[in-house]
Amino acid sequence: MIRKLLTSTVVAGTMAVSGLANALPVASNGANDSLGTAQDINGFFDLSANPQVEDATTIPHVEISNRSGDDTYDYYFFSVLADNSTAIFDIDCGFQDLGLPNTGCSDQDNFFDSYLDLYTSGGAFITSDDDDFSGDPGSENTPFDALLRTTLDIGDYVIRVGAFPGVEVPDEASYILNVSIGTPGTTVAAPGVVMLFGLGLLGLGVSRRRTR
Ligand SMILES: [Ca+2]
Ligand SMILES: [Ca+2]
Ligand SMILES: [Ca+2]
Ligand SMILES: [Ca+2]
Repeated sequence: MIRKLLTSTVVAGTMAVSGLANALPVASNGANDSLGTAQDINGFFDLSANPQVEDATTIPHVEISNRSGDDTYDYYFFSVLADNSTAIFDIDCGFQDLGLPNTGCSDQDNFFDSYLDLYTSGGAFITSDDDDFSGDPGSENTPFDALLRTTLDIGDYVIRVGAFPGVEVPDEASYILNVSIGTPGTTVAAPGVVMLFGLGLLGLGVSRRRTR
């Protein structure tokens, strides 16, 4: 686990400068059925435009797709690199009727009532969500797609996709999970610039005092 943590941190550390091209979704790998085998999504975050994702071009995000549930949970592992980071876990295209397609979803019958649980990588429960009534793009026509918003400090975490009321993803259910981690406007190496600017002002103040 220590080696995994170090590798993940290095990979995720580059995410703020990764490409802006449209990213392909990460496919659920079929072996992510437990906390110990959680699928590592670090290294796939970017700022590509995505109509299903709020603040997509300012908060690093990754789109995960499972086209065929198999009566297991889906666990995804990720690292947070800054305290007080915005964290959004947004299920899209989980529950929709034929004829009422949501943004970015194929027109299909799919009645997956998703349920999200967030844990530390050590398995301590943090929070969960079942339904959401905000009508976010990708879930406009249903409240049954889970959407979890929180803030997280530096550390390793796992988000689990299941079905209401906290059971496994049913056979052949499909969903998209958009994970966004970061803080708008501070993800592109801004702290160093701010610090230098602050030191510059400090120096200005010192020199002014000397000239008086
Ligand atoms: Ca969405
Ligand atoms: Ca699974
Ligand atoms: Ca949604
Ligand atoms: Ca739900």
